[in-house]
Amino acid sequence: MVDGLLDRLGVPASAYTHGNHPVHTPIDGSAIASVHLESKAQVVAKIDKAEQAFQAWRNVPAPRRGELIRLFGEVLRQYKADLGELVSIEAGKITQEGLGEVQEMIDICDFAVGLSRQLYGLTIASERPGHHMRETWHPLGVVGVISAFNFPVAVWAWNTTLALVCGNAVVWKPSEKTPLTALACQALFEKALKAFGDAPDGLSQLVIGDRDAGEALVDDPRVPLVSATGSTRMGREVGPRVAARFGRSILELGGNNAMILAPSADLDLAVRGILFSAVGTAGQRCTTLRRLIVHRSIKDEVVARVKAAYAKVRIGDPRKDNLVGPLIDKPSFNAMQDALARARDEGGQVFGGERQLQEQYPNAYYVSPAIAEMPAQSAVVRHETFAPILYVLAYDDFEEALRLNNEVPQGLSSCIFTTDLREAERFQSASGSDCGIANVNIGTSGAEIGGAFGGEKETGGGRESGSDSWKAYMRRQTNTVNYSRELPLAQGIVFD
Ligand code: UN1
Repeated sequence: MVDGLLDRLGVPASAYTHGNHPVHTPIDGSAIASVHLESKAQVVAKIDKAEQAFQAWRNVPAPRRGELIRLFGEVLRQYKADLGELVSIEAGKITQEGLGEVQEMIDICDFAVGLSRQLYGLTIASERPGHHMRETWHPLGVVGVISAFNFPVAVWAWNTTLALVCGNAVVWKPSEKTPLTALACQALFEKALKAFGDAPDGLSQLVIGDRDAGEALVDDPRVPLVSATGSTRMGREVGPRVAARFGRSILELGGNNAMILAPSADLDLAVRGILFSAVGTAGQRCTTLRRLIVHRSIKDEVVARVKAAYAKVRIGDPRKDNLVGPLIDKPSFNAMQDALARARDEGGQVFGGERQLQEQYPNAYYVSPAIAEMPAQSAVVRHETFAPILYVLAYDDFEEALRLNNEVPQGLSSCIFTTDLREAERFQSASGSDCGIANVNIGTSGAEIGGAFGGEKETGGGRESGSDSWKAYMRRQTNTVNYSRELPLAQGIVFD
């Protein structure tokens, strides 16, 4: 299924045949390749190499570093269709979303190229005569990137393009579920390196491995920054371990994203927003809409309209004309069924959520998206289940809606549909949504790369992608220069 594609993308067959770790496509559950899992020692060797590459790369002028990313963006444009298709095959995304993910990579390349001429610091007024102060930003070193199956290529690109433009080297450990897209990214990046000419060897490396490989990155003191995307459970381990050696981390963990749907809202827009955010990527985005907090006066109407839309959603092979592809694997399907059973136990009324196409694909897990009308924000609603389940809660007054929005452990994305300016502004105010992303009349998912991406509380607090997220990939240095013939001390101290 993938040989021709991987060949076109420049991945040698030796990288994905005769390995010790099978790779399955969620489309039909079949094994499509096998890769070699690397040992801890191999990861350490790659960190050594990256460290050496960093020594040279940090001295290359940033706009020249940007040129490498410009070339990478060109390569991605050229291979967008192939890489998008590989994302569909390996992660199960529908074609539109596979292509969208590659577009997100191209967008962050463009952003990073511009950034390569804008790594600005401040100049600061000194209290001492004949002195000036400034802030400079320097590269950090080797950046470790750990990414998840659901955005197998874009999240790496967010991190790597910024890290490289900032003068760092990168070692990437993708999810064991999606090594082929990672091999393809590496092959494409190597095309850009070749066109660039003189980048140091080992500047951006890939590690195909399991938990051991991740641990090697997390524990190595030569990796000053670890950017990790995945479950809150994973982040709970990674964060403290990196902190214990005084490393930094960017954590991008679970979300439990809500929409407040107010009585003044444009319901046509809202229903479309719900559909894309709740059902897109088969509910496997960290930004997926998981909770609908709807005003009681419109709840029945909205639920009826969403159910009608859900009933029409085409489910099946993500490369065909469908809107919902498969779940990534069986554990994911089981977790969804467990959550639906718990929702019923907690007093919920469940619609949908059944397995689909089982006869055609006995080893793949297609489901109809589920809606669970809940009497309260009970335990199952507060937990992130990485599947298309939309919990519906009714509210009577706006304060209650805000409280429900915030009363979960996670804090990634949120949105409100309203035409009431007061509600919209309040939602985005200091006493409104407590999430890293708070949208008005737009769903919770599908953020552009230009903004900082990430969230609060159990989401981990990290910010990646746009705005000034680049600062996390650099170290700040405060410089004071004395151009006078005196040596005055700060705070007026006399020390004669
Ligand atoms: C993720 O699910 O890990 O905002 C990232 C979005 C995408 C990124 C999601 N741009 O839905």
